[in-house]
Amino acid sequence: MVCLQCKFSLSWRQIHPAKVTAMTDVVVLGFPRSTYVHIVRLVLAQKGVAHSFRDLEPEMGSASHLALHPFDRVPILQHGDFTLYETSAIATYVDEAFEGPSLQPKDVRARARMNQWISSVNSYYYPYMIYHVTHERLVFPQLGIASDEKVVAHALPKVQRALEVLEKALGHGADYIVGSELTLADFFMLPSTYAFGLTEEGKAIYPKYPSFCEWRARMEALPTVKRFRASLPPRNPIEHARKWGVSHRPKY
Ligand SMILES: N[C@@H](CCC(=O)N[C@@H](CS)C(=O)NCC(=O)O)C(=O)O
Repeated sequence: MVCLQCKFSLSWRQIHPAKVTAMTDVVVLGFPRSTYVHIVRLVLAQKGVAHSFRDLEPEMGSASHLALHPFDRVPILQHGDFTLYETSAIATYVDEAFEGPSLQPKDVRARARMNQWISSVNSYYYPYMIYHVTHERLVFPQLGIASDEKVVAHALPKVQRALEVLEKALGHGADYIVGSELTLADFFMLPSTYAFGLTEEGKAIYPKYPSFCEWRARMEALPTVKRFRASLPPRNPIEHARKWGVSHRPKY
């Protein structure tokens, strides 16, 4: 088969990788409560791409897990014979490989703004909201491990700063983070802010940020998000988190 644009001989799969296997063989691997797994599953849902979920909880850190993700994390996406890790790579792959509404602005500056938000979630929102506070307040106590107050105290000013920044940005008055269109930035922001909102600290400080609360309500009202929440199992303890105390729990 010859590609009409580049004139090279290519297999049908090389020319139209998604078209061959779309809707039939997309698998997300991870543990059910993972914030980053939720980003990927929400993006897939918004794109209308059916997928199955493989619960890696019993295998976390094992040779079979490390063969899929050499850095011992989740999520991992499998699409046919293609395996990919790192949420930013997965989210843009899903957006570009499948049909459905684009979640990346065409305008170069709006796309840069979206990427600025994605990077900010990875660097400033997830680490303090989830890795520090949510783990200490929800994940460890569910396993009978006491919260470390120093970790929470270190993170809270950073969480407040992050929320101030988001509140100011949402002052543009449009529905979504980058503007009037839903983008990947909204789906990156939602899971971290959702889980932090389950902590006492989140419940106490969220009302100080009204535009952010309106954005959350708008996101939770999306049919995709409602269906996704309804499909999730109960928030059972994350068993493999017992070993975080010796591997990568923050310490101050
Ligand atoms: N840079 C990674 C981060 C993924 C990440 O931190 N995932 C967490 C769950 S939300 C994880 O795998 N934790 C497992 C562990 O720490 O043992 C990405 O973007 O996918």
